[in-house]
Amino acid sequence: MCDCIFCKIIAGDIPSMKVYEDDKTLAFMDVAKDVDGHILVIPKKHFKNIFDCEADTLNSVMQTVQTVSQHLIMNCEYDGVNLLNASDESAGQSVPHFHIHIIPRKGNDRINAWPDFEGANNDINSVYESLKI
Ligand code: DGP
Repeated sequence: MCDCIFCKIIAGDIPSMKVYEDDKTLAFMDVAKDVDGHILVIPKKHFKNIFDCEADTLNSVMQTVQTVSQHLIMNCEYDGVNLLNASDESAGQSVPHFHIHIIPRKGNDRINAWPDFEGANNDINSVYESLKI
């Protein structure tokens, strides 16, 4: 049996507060409750993260992210959203099942959903040369 906590949520073995569901994806409340309305969107098929997620599934996940985000704006009195993803433990991923966090935003909610980066260390041109495909 799969030991993945999100696979257990999909299977119904662990309860969740479902916001939206279709045949390929599920959106549900994040128990971390970092902000009001914190939602996770996951594929029903297990992938660890952005690196191994197949294109068709990625497409379905992003369509659900858009559906839920539009619902928040049109029906739930939010103004915008931040979309967050951590792929790999090095990036802070704690649950190894691909997921997108939706952080609903209001104009003056004072939420800091964008890290206070310390600034780049290297010249942008040399970094660009090292990473372009
Ligand atoms: P990340 O750190 O980006 O991998 O986010 C994982 C999120 O999953 C974190 O915000 C808390 C949430 N989470 C972990 N376990 C459960 C659970 O059992 N139920 C729900 N609804 N959320 C969970």
